[in-house]
Amino acid sequence: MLHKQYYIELEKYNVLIQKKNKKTDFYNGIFERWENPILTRDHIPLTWRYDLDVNTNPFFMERLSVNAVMNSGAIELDGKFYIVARIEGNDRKSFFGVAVSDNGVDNFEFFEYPILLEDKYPEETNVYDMRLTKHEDGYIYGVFCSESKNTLVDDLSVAIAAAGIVRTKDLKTWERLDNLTTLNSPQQRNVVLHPEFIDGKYAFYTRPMDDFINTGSGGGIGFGLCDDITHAVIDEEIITSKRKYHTITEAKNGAGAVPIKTPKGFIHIAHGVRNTAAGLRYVIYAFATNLQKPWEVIAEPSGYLIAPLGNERVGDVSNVVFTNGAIAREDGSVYIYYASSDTRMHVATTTLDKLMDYVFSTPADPLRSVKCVEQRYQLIQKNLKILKYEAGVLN
Ligand code: M1P
Repeated sequence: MLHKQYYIELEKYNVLIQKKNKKTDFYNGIFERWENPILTRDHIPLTWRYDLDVNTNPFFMERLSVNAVMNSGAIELDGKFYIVARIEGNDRKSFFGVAVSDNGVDNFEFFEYPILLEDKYPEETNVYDMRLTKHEDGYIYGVFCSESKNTLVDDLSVAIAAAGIVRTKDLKTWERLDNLTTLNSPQQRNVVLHPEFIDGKYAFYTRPMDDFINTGSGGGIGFGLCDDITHAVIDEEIITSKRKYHTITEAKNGAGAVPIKTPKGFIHIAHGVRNTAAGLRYVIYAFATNLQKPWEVIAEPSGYLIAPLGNERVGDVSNVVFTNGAIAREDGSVYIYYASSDTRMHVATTTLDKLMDYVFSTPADPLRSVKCVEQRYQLIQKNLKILKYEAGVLN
């Protein structure tokens, strides 16, 4: 016999995963927000958290609690929406779990087990933020942060971040490959594999960093090529989207979702970080790169695409939105998956046409207040003319 609380908790879980989502009335013409987070710690199956044996768990306590479900890779397979979520236990160690939904906005349900990675690096302590790339070589690759303690420094909070790589064909069996080596950058986080070969080579977006938290001399999102994905080595990184003074990327930026191919260029959805008296402020921004030279930025709208709003502002690490997964479907719809405040997962929906219009027609940041006001003046002048014309005051 099971504990009576099990049935109560199971009923709550079933209600949650069957709950329908709906769009909010938020409007900016660019994307839609949805009322409910798509994944929270309460979406984690009871079998992952409780010991159901009444003899060893007479009070029906959570034995392995989950703190947060956040930064998730995303991919469409056979018409279904798959998320590889970062799940953080109360022990602060993260791991990955696959959840699937028919419509991409609600009813996400986790597979029976989380992903058990091959234990290839004994010093690896934490793993997180997997990006999923459907590569033209036929594999689905997952690139994630593999974190270890920096044993050269006498400080328990100093770690080393590297990019781990796995591959699969079905999201069930995962083959672990060597971690990425970047010869000129001591640390890496937010690494994304480009979906196509470039000059016959595998191409990665990187984030050169001098240490675990600070990018230091790292100038922004990097780009590099490697010959062999099973022992990936990048000997040269060039900078694509640069960090810039007094912008949303001043402190750091990092690649997010796998670039979306459009007729005008690859659209990248990334994150930017700016420091404030209240701490780091993470937002999501977009830019486009050249189809033939995907490292060359050809459009970068001013400011952020998504910033935390309302309840999204508060969580384990407040004032953060972060993306590492988006799905662009053949019907032109686009699903941007993002986490708020390192706590729960949301979806924002748009279309490829709108995203292209946003990226290619939104003015770039002129980088100085006076120029920003000039930009706004031109817009107001144009609009006042239109309004007068509409009112019949102007011909
Ligand atoms: O806490 C916010 C984010 O911080 C890191 O991002 P970045 O490497 O750009 O600083 C990541 O650890 C990410 O997981 C986290 O959401």
